[in-house]
Amino acid sequence: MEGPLANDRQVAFEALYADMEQEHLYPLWKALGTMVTPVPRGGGTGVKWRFSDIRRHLMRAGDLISAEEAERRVLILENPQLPGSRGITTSLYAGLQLILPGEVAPCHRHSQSALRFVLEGEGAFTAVDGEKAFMHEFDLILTPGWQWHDHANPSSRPMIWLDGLDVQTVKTFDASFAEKMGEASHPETVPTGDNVLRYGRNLRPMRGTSAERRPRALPLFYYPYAQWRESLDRLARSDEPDPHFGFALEFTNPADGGSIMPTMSAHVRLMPRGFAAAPRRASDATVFVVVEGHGSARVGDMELTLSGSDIFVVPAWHRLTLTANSDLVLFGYSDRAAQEKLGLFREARGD
Ligand code: GTQ
Repeated sequence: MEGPLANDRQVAFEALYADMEQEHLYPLWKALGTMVTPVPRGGGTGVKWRFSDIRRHLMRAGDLISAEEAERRVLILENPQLPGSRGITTSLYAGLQLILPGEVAPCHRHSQSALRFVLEGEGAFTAVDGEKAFMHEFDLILTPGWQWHDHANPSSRPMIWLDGLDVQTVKTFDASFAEKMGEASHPETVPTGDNVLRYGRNLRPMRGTSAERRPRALPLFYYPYAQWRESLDRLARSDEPDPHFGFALEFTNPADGGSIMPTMSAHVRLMPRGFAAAPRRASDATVFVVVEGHGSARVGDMELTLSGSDIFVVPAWHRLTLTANSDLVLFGYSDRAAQEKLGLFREARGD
């Protein structure tokens, strides 16, 4: 339209919008394109953090604030394309937590589910509902939603791990609940390793007996490095690699064979030296830790070089192409578990 008519129409639109705004109404025709996008668009680009850079800041924080005073002494890895969100993806959180020798991070529980992937140190523990799991490098420890947890470091070295939580997922539903136990540590009510021997060996306590100790839906919380690394290693010696993943194993919940927790999935993969993975993209933005080796990741248009303990994020629907310059071992977690339940998950293999 042209001339005075178009102008009149424009004036009428502006008047309508101004009046509508008073009544909290907004025209969909101005918003639809950004609300219902043809493909995922909200997650920014690939980003990488070097462990040594984060560690430097974490140790400075360690001089200034105790774990007890902070409740959790953590540096949040905030995606620079999601400023203020405190998220590393639109649905997930990542942080690096430090506990110094002798410190305790006091007992609390919350509706958010958490995973811990150990990056440095040995001999600190997370206690889940009063059962300790002692940490070694690259162990995976879970604190599922609403289970009590405290962390402590009786060792003589700093202990650092990656926290992965579904904070932004829970926020979407405005379903956050949290409470403090009121004491630094949960009483030790269960011997160390109990969850693994009852639920982690293709066994479970006979139903209806008093030996059914942990929450039925989420009984296992300790997945030691020594076990998953051996599985990957032997797989790599006996199998052909998947063209997109190399050799990959997902951590599972023995209660139902599904994802480790309702909202988050986690896996490890090994790509042998010289392996060039075929490209793949998926609707679950994924946070990766380089456990061992070096290589490169092409994330959309961005090229990231990878080496030990780097942490990087691949936003939803960005094409990921990994290349291994030496045997490359990665840990990754994402919201795939939640997306599959909601019927949202998609992937595309190849270009
Ligand atoms: O260790 O319980 O990084 O509650 C953020 C929130 C860690 C924890 C985080 C938490 C924790």
